[in-house]
Amino acid sequence: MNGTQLFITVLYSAVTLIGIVGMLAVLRSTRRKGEALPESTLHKLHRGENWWALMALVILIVFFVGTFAGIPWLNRAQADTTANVRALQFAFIVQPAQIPAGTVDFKVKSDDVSHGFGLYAPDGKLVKQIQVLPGVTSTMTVDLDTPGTYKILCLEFCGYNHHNMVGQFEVTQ
Ligand SMILES: [Cu+2]
Repeated sequence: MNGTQLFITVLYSAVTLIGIVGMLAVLRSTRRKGEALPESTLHKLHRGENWWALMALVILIVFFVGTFAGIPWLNRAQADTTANVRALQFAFIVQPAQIPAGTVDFKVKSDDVSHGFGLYAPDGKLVKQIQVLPGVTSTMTVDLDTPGTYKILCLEFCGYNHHNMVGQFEVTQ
């Protein structure tokens, strides 16, 4: 985890905590004394509210704990190859054009406008896609274990010839 990721994690945790405190404050504000309802009914309603709040909290905690380890940057694989990709109206240029099978780090830059970088396996299935913006290097790490011809299709409309914006590279054994 680098500095930016740590900052985002801490910030996200802080915002979540503020949200929980806010929720509890709302819950507390709804239980003023001296309502017109009989005490026994109020007591029942309060108990019901407490159960719902507890259930919501348990669900959030279960989802948080269950998904935290799955955040990609926590168990990011070490790449075997780095592939540099230039996206431009209307082509993708991949360097190198032959990549040995393994984990590949894609670094994608745009020469002109926003493009969508959609990586397709030799069987035609979409492997992964990222957004490419001018002036920014977009990165994507994927395991490419199956040799063959991979295609890159632009997934964001970028001009009159967008539908022909295709690139390709070979994954070798
Ligand atoms: Cu495009």
